[in-house]
Amino acid sequence: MRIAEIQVRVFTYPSRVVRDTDGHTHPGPEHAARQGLLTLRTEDGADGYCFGSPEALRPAVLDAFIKPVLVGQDPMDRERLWHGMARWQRGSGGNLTDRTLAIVELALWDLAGRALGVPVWKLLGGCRDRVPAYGSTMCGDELEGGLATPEDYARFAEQLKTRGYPAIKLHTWMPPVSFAPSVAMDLKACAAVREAVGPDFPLMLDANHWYSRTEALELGRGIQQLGYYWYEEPMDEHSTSAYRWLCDQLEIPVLGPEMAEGKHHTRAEWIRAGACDILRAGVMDVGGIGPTLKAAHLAESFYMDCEIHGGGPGNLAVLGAIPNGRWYERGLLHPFLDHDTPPPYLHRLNDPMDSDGFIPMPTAPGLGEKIHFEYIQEHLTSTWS
Ligand code: LLH
Ligand code: MG
Repeated sequence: MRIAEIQVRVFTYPSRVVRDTDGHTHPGPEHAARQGLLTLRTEDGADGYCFGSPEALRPAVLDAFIKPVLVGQDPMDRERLWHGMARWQRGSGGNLTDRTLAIVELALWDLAGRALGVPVWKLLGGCRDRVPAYGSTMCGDELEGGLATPEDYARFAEQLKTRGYPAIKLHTWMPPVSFAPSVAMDLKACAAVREAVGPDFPLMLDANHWYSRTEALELGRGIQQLGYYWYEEPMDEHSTSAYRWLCDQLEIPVLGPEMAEGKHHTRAEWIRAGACDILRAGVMDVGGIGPTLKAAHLAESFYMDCEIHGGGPGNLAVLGAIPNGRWYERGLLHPFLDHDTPPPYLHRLNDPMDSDGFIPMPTAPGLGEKIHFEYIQEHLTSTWS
């Protein structure tokens, strides 16, 4: 089996999600959003797919760094191909990102699963056929009836609990929200949500990512008193020492790193430094399923959990193959948005959740996505290969 063709299709679909000036997502007016679909095809017609941003899959990146490594090669040699692509990163002038690496690597896993007739989570070493989800809110906003006040968060948390979520994570207010960042407001929202869901319900906080050490400590002590389960990314993650300082002073588990570059290598350094109590990795942050699995196995060696960042079929597959990731991150959720209807380019949700709050592992081969190819064809704006 040899890879013969690498193709990207770009299409539009209606979306009500917009980004603010700091890149956080919020509800907004309906508009045509762009999405890319990468296809890897072998000379005997086996296919692997992964959705990704058209920018991450632009022709110059594929031509310079991906095609020279993949074309003519056996797609089952994922580890060798991943290292071949990853080595290009240093000399790529920043053009070959971990995100691109991840999208290509996920398509390789999808191809292998489809060709063998096996779901990827089984291929990785099946561990469980369902995983509980936590409801992960969008960042706070200033929309009336949205996530603008502590009471809004409390009301939404009640709705999420009724929907069946067995745990909830708050993203609170971050710039450019006019009153953010504010430790006092974050604590009010956390207290209101605790009051709404009761004392035993698992809650987590992912607050402003640029607090100072002292602000992060004050907020951590506050949510520790409120019985929160983990504390995530209150500071920029480039200072491992600052996280160690925080960890040393808090009893609540500190979780990280989520965004720090450096793949599984950085995760190893955080464990060694004592900068986290629970490890963090996600397929789109560390360059794919392979490095995420390495991080999770590394955490297991130290009797640590590794909580997986973000949803989607790649992260779900990893959770199906490890014992030490407690929850699937389902979201980002907002009272104005519906997360239980698939986007029009999929025939079914990738992460349907039952009334007990579990996401079943897919049974279809590969990553298990039911791609609506006709929709994509009808809404195509460009194609390159
Ligand atoms: O800043 C944001 O918009 C969120 O924190 C986002 O990055 C989200 O993916 C996250 O951190 N989840 O855990
Ligand atoms: Mg996070």
